[in-house]
Amino acid sequence: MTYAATYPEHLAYLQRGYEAALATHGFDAVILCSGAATMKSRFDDQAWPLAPTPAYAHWCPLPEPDTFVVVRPGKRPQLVRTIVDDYWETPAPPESDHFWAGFDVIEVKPGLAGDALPGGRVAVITRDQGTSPPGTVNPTALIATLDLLRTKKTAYEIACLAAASRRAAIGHKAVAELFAAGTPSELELHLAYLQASEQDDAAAPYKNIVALGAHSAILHYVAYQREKVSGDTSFLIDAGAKVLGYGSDITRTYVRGTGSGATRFRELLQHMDAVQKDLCRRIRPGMPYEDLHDEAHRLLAVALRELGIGRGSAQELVERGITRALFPHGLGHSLGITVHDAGLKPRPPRPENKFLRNTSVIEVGQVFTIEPGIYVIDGLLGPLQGDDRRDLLDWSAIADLRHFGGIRIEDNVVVETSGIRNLTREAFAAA
Ligand SMILES: [Mn+2]
Repeated sequence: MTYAATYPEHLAYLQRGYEAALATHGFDAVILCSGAATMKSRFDDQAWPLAPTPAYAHWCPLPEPDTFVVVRPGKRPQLVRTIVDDYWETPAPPESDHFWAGFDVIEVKPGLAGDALPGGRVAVITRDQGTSPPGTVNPTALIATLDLLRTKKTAYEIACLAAASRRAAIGHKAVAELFAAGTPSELELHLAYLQASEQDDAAAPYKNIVALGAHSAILHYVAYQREKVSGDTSFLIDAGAKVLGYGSDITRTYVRGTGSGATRFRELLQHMDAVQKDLCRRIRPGMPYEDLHDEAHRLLAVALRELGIGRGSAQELVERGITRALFPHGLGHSLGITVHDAGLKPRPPRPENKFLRNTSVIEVGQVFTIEPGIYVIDGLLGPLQGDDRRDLLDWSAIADLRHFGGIRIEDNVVVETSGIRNLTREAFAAA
């Protein structure tokens, strides 16, 4: 099994990285808390599914509340588990058993975790406010170092992310067929994706974005409608899957129909797919990610001109804000334990790229998304129509496309020495 083969080196990498971080920031030990069960409301007895503290999940794929990883220099890591005597509930078993042998496992009763925890200068990393083991809670500088450590993936993590892409690709293929063959509703597509990718909604890395037609222009659309949609329309699905705490984040867009709007949208979709692949091919270590984001705007502008949607020069379409009204989000973000993982944003982006979440210099071992998009968002296009930029777009083409909403194509890639490994495209090829 891949996980058992690669996990020991992953733990060794973490031990080295943590020992250096503890020395730098002046701590003798660090306690990583999985997190406490969080109640949905004080008037109810239901808890949210546990989303463990990322630093904890980096070491351990056991999503149990009140569990602690204790890291000290020169010692094996401890896994302190709180065992609750409870006949109402039981946590789901872990998906794989490869990790137990990496820890000294200590079982304690509720409230007794403190006795099993280290003394000295202790840092505590927790997602929770309030109660936590004794120590310095969430020291900012240490957290920044630990976030950075997560940006370079080990072979074990890449195996988890590749499996997460494969699981998602099975779901994506199933719903693409459903959309092409019938008239499913958004809710049916959402549920079919979960079933095919064998996930409960609450266990997915994020809420599936499932949008038909104009809804796909709403960037985070999760208001799944029950109405079946017939006739010419588009379908945008942004959905991932989790494996051992690691999530994929994948978007595909499809179109159905032969009318003039559908035909125009299909041409645009083909161009956007070519733009996305072109961006993936350009990735090299040493390149600032923000340059790639800027390149996405140039390539989008060229596509708009070729399709007759944009009317100025490609340079004008970029410099006068046309491409930014059509493609208002960032090209991508770090990926791993959390969907928008921290650590690849050492500085804010330039003001015109304000939603860009990755401003790092690209390095071998980083995993991030490449997700160019184009949308008819009236709130962003309105101002262009109202000023001297109105002649830079063909507004009848925009009117044709409005019914189809938007396009996003998103892959998860690992940076290698001479380019990338595209986890998503290889997963679709295998599915
Ligand atoms: Mn994404």
